[in-house]
Amino acid sequence: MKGIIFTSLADLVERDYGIQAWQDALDHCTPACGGAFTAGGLYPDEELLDLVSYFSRTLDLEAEFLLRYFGEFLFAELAQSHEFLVNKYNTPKDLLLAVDQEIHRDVRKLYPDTYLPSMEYFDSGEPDKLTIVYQSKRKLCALAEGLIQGAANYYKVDITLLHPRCMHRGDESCELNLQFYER
Ligand code: MNH
Ligand code: ZN
Repeated sequence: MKGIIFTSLADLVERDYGIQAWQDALDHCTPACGGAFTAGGLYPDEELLDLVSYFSRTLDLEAEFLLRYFGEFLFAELAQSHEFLVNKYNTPKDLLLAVDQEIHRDVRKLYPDTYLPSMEYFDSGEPDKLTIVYQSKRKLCALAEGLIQGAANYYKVDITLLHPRCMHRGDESCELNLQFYER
């Protein structure tokens, strides 16, 4: 998992719970790098999942809730550090439709060693609806939900999101049905 994901998690924990909370998590999870994650580095997926499980236990919050909350924050950080990747889209729907074939394609050019999810789209043509089919060996669909919410926040648009099919319930992939509402 790219280091930018870990450095963003550190930013969120330090913002909401203070730097000692992040240090306590590192002391408990003991990542191989000792916590010296660099944005461009590559680290075992398990180390992210260990940190999420640690916070789930210590904060008594479901891991899915934490991943969703982190995804929302992560999008804002990714959009800020990769403004050039997002500034050509005017709506959350346009941006989300571009993630797989444009944004993540450019991410692969920037960071050739990344493993990115696959996303397919089903667009009924109704401007306020979009279905995304997410698939990844990491099964981070809760993070995807948060990133989608973060994209909606970025454009100040409200969304509803249904998740009728899910890899965590035995399905091949996750189906995310989105509806967008102008504020
Ligand atoms: Mn995206 C992982 C970049 C927007 C879904 N994304 C990653 C990683 C990078 C990244 C880097 C880490 C890859 C790795 O660890 O190997 N993503 C971006 C950038 C933007 C972005 C620069 C926009 C700016 N990503 C989005 C949006 C979604 C999304 C919007 C919404 C579905 N990305 C993901 C998911 C992962 C991910 C989910 C976690 C990896 C996985 O699921 O396998
Ligand atoms: Zn799912």
